[in-house]
Amino acid sequence: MTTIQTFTDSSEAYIALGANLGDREATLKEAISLLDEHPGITVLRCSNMYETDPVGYADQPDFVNMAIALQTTLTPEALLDVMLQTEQVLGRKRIVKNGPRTVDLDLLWVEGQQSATAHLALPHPRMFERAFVLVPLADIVPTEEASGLYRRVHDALEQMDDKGGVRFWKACNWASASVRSGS
Ligand code: PH2
Ligand code: MG
Ligand code: MG
Repeated sequence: MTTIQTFTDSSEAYIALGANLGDREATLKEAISLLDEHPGITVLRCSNMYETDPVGYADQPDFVNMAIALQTTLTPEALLDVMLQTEQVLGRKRIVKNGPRTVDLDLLWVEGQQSATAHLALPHPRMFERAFVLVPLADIVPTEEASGLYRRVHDALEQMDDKGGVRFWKACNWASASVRSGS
């Protein structure tokens, strides 16, 4: 019998979220709730929401982008599977590469984890090049983050020539996990 490892000790992870079809705010909040409802995932922090010009394939609606920090007992591969399932539940269809989507969830960073498989690259190989990822991320990475992520995010933002196209849209009022659980 082959056993596939699914659970690890708990680690912190960061996810980038984007949406540019339908009710973008409602879909992003629903994605956060679905992730938080998973027994192996607790959402810790949400960034503000930013409205962003589409990067790459330009002929599509503006995105709303944000980032979340979570605590998880899942392996990175298992977490990625949950993220892909969540995209499906929320009606994502992959029609045009980099094209419009109801929701896109990208795993950016998992504490202590590096990976370079075809299925999963950690840290996310393009995360430090994209203002629509870094600006939200800078809202939620604490200064004291042990692996130096805070410095890397802020250095990358400072060195970025063009931070345009990312506009504060609204604060994320998704209720925190502690409020939701009533404790
Ligand atoms: N995602 C892409 C391609 N382009 N542009 C913006 N502004 N926001 C995104 O989330 C985004 C994009 C591929 O995933
Ligand atoms: Mg993406
Ligand atoms: Mg994606």
